[in-house]
Amino acid sequence: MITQIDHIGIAVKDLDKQIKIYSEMLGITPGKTEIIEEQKVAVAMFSVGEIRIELLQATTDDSPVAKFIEKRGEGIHHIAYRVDDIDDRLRILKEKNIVLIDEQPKIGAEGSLIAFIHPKSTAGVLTELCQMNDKGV
Ligand code: CMX
Repeated sequence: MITQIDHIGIAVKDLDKQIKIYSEMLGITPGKTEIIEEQKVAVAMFSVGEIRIELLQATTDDSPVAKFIEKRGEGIHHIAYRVDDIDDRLRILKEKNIVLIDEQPKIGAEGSLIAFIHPKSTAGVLTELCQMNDKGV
């Protein structure tokens, strides 16, 4: 079951610069910047009510975020939905022939389990499923 929107990912060129701008704009400070090796990104999360804003900077030239910025410039990169059972949700989507980028979950920010759905299946919007870790983060 999808329980809520977990976060909205925004691709940025300069994470430190945007952390300052978003901190001032939102009047809150983000959690600690985290590097997610497997996804080739550095991320900073701002909690805005129940939803989070995730600023994403590429850590390598071949990062999906580097490619996205090269093609489209900075901007909204993906929407992530929180699920209670990511394996079950992936199985259902596969049965319905939705194009999955990840058939198996990977490790995302704060130890969450994540999997991406291809934007060509979801009206041009890169979509992430996200299951919180055992600590509820
Ligand atoms: N949102 C919408 N469309 C996107 C997109 C995005 N974020 N990234 C790429 N696309 C589009 C491209 O514009 C292209 O469209 P056209 O065919 O109309 O030109 C199409 O998808 C395919 O693009 P591509 O350049 O051929 O393929 P890429 O090698 O760029 O791969 C994608 C695209 C989505 C498969 C790849 O970015 C991916 O696997 N993403 C999932 C992982 C990820 O994004 N990780 C970073 C975030 C990690 C995190 O938040 O933890």
